[in-house]
Amino acid sequence: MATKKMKRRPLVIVTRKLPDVIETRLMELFETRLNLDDTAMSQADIVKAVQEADVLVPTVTDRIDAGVLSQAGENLKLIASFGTGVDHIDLATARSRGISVTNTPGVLTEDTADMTMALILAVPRRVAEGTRLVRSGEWTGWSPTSMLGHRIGGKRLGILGMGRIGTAVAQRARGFGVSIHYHNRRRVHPELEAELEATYWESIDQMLAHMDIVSVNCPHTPATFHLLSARRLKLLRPQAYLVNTSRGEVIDENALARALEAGAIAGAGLDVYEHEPAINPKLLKLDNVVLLPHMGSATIEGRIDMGEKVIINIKTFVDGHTPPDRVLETMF
Ligand code: 8YV
Repeated sequence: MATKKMKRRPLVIVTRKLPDVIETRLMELFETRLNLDDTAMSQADIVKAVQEADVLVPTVTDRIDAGVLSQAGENLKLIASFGTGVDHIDLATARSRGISVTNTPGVLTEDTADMTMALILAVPRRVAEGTRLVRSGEWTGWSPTSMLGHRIGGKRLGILGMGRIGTAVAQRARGFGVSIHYHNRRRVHPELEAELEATYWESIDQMLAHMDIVSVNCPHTPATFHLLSARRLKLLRPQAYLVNTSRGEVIDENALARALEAGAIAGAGLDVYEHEPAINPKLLKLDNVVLLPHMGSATIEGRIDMGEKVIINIKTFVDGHTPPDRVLETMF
């Protein structure tokens, strides 16, 4: 849907600190209000922002819910989110109020897949535990039976969500001699399946029960909330590892913490949490869990690419055209 070209320089409000080059370009192109000290905005600050802005540039840390959107000013026509996931934005309410939403897909695929692979390697090979041991000063030297983990090659990796990131994870994992299995709403193209020598499982339950490593790579939507429920986590084998670089809400985190504590699964690598930035205290106590601070896409190059996408989306929109990364509810 093309929009009318805006006559004046639009007011763009950015909720968090972005890379310098991106902020400078935004200032050159638009009437831009930046958040230089990077303090996360309160809900009241966000409401103030949507009342004034023509364009809001939020991130995953801002909750743009129906309550916020119902107070948006007449001028707010675009939410150009800095990030790929859009689960922090109430898309239905935005649509009903004539507000377009864009995101930044594609540019963080490879970085997030790299971090997923890092966790897939780190947990079975006990990388974080090894670092802790050395730093503790308690390492007494090499021994044939110390710090034994599990081999990666020859294992079965089950990918939940075979979109861009899931596919990039599969391509990397193949280089480590891992066999690829996946569950997705739709089966992927036969050519891609053949290239990855991937096995499609229509049933998540059945796939979970047969995997050595499970990687969560689907977005968080109402349909994927607690997709890995307490019941499904029980299907995992005791030697299985679970990795999540997508969204914490896809896993019932309490149930996962209980399973790890009880030794019902072998370990987990988590970059995202159900109630970020809060972390379940049980997880903090466990040695077989690698915990990262939502840094899957955190590269300087990636952040600049994301910012450039935001700028293209805003510029296209204010020039009266459909922005390239327009998000529609029907995509999820
Ligand atoms: C981003 C992410 O850092 O893009 C996403 O969906 O989860 C992250 O990798 C974050 O969203 C930036 O807003």
